[in-house]
Amino acid sequence: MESNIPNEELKTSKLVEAENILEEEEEFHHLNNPADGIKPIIKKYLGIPNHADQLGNKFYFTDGDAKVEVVVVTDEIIRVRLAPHSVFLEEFSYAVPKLEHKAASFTLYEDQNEFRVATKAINCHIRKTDFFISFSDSSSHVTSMDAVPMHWEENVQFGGYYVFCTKTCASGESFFGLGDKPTEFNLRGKRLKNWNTDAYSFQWNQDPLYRSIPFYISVNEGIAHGIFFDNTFKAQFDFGAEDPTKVSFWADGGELQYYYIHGPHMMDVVKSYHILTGTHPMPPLWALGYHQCRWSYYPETKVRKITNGFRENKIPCDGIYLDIDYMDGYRCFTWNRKYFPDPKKMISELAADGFKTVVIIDPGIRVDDNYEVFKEGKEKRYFCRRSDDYFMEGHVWPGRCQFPDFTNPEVREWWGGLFDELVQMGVAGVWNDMNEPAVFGAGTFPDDVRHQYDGYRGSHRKAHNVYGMQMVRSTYEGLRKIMKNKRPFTITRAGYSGVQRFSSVWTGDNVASWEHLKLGNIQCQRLSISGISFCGTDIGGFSGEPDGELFTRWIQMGTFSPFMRAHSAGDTKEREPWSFGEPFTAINRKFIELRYRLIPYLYSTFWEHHRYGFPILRPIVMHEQDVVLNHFRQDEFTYGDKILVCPVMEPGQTKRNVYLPKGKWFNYWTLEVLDGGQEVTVDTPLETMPIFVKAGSVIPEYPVMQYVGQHEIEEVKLNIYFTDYEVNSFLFEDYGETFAYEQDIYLEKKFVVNGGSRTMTISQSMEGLYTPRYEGYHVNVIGLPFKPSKIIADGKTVSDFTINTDGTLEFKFSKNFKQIEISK
Ligand code: MIG
Repeated sequence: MESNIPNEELKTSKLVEAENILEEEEEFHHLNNPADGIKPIIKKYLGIPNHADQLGNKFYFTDGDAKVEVVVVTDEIIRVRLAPHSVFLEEFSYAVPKLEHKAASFTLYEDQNEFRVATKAINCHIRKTDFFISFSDSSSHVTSMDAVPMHWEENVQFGGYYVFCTKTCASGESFFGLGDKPTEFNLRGKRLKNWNTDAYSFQWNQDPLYRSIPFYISVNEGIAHGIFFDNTFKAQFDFGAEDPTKVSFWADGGELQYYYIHGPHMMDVVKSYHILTGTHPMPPLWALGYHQCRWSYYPETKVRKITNGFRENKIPCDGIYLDIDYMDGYRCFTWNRKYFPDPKKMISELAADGFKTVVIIDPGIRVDDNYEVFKEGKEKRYFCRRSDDYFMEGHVWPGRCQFPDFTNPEVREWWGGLFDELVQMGVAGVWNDMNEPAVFGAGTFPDDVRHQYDGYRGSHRKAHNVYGMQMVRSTYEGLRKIMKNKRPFTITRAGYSGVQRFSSVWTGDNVASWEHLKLGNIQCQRLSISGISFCGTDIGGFSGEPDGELFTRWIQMGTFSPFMRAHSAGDTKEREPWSFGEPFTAINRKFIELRYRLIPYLYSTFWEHHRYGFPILRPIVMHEQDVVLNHFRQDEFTYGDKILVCPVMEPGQTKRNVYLPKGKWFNYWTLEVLDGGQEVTVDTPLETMPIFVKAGSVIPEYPVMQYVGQHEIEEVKLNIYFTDYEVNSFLFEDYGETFAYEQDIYLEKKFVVNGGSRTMTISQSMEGLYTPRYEGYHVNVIGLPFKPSKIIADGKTVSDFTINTDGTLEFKFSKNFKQIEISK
């Protein structure tokens, strides 16, 4: 096309010149307009580094005025901090409770071009000519590099600085992470903001939403690294949106402080991010079941009608929720006695029927001198105040409210103690809502509200994004104390990096639409690689009306959300799994039963998350990041590392394409074996959804129960999928409701499966101090390429076995077997 233009050369150079000017202007655009606040007056860039110092694992570089600190955290993690006039803030982070110093060796090198801090795995380069900071791996491959030196602008109104970091962005670079952003999975080309926001009926591309997770993963030329910008202020990320050659992040205050986290695999980055910010504690086993919620189920008779509905319809369910209407005038920690005359009795009856009661608690406390919680909070000066000492007041559900300062440890302790009565009544879990914090009309608190911030004082500008996290922390820690050795269940709407140490999360007020089903799929995958594995959407959509098909497709996807809860707004039609009649009820039941059968698998995957830092949901790009096409696949994911799921997200869809990563996969429904590394077409009648199991997997199954622990488990089923290359699987078992696992009371079983044209072997080894109460396994071998005639288990012949018409082989054996050999 361009070759038709005369004077091509001249034009081109002019164009380039014009583009350069434009680029420069654009670059200044965000630098000059960093914030919604007052225009800053002073802008400064790092000068020329003239000096380097070492203090243990900390290295300091200065241009004579500003100072940069480089901390070696582990062999793969280096932290960078900037102090404009050489004075660093005291070390404190809600996200990183304790900074590990785990690197074995590190060295500072200097030559005429640069300073270089080297660990075993990575290098941090500080260029002498301009203070550009870059990172490279042990084979000198540069993975991240400044495009301009770190810079800042003075904030005359609040003090401190607006801080900026701009790095180069390669043409094929992709970006992932940032928590719950409702947009395409690959963030390339987007600019996004972190500022916790109540976003009722949010839309595709709406930003920001409820949570702030300033962590992203870059994949370029098949190599991944992560950046965790641990800054709680309003922050922005630009992934080549303004300028395709640059990626920037900046904040309205705080320190320019970020962690460079090396891969080379995305999985390595996520695991390291978990080392910094922590993982979810093990949930009570029941919390992995199905939860039913609505705004609101009341009075008591209605609650009973719903729970009875589950038992009558034989649809398993463990959690029943009470939304704001259970309270007396929306006053936290009170009950509306007209609707719930004897909550303790109701909760214990529900418990006898296998239901755990979860209640909502919001942060707004009604200004009312006859209300104990308000009186005490007022007396003890626990509520947030404005800069001139007036109380922070705002309207929420209870009317005029004040708000506890959850960044004050004393307030957290007090608040945590308020759950005592609810726990004595039998409440098993707490749901924290509106903790962005949300305020009617104003949206949230004004900037000048002061927070104690664990002794590191700050305005709401600094505390806003952590307020919700500190609220649910207070809730979780309080419950943990009161419930002693029992695991509490908590769920929160707002959060900041590290919130996973205290709570599960749901994606907020979504909409009953096919678009939101797609969005929810992406959001859960994104949350999972951003530290928050225990997540789910409002199944069915919070606002609006799903039809039976949409609801069923959502239940199907939700079966594979680590947290599975249906929820709906109060002005919508009934929304229980049986509300849409047949064939929907039967399909919903089938999938919720599948959820329950897979509980030991999910629980083991949860352990892998908790203990080893693996995310529960793993997007395709995480399996094969070197294939660029995979950077744009956002429909299918694996649940743990053995089960691949692809939700059906279009109405009336009868088939769809699914990409299978390399290796061999079994179609869960038909048992057909397929080669990975390709897209396959799968039938998608309403009764099924594409599910594939990796060859060689051992998938443990519990018998279907109406709720977790309904009866003693007599045997565990092991579904073993044939493989002709060695594959390992895990099974984690423990009491399921205590913290004994922290004292190493658990059992970790490892299965190794391998096979050939005439034999297949399964071996089991175990570690740990826990003994499950069931005696045996019900072994179900799938996909044997030969007709089995001999089974030898631990030297003994198993003569009692069945070969089913579909070719599967079934037999029973002791749970303690070491080796089973099946042969032709
Ligand atoms: O202003 O408690 O996202 O799940 O049902 C609405 C009522 C407050 C918003 C939550 C939603 C909950 C609702 N809440």
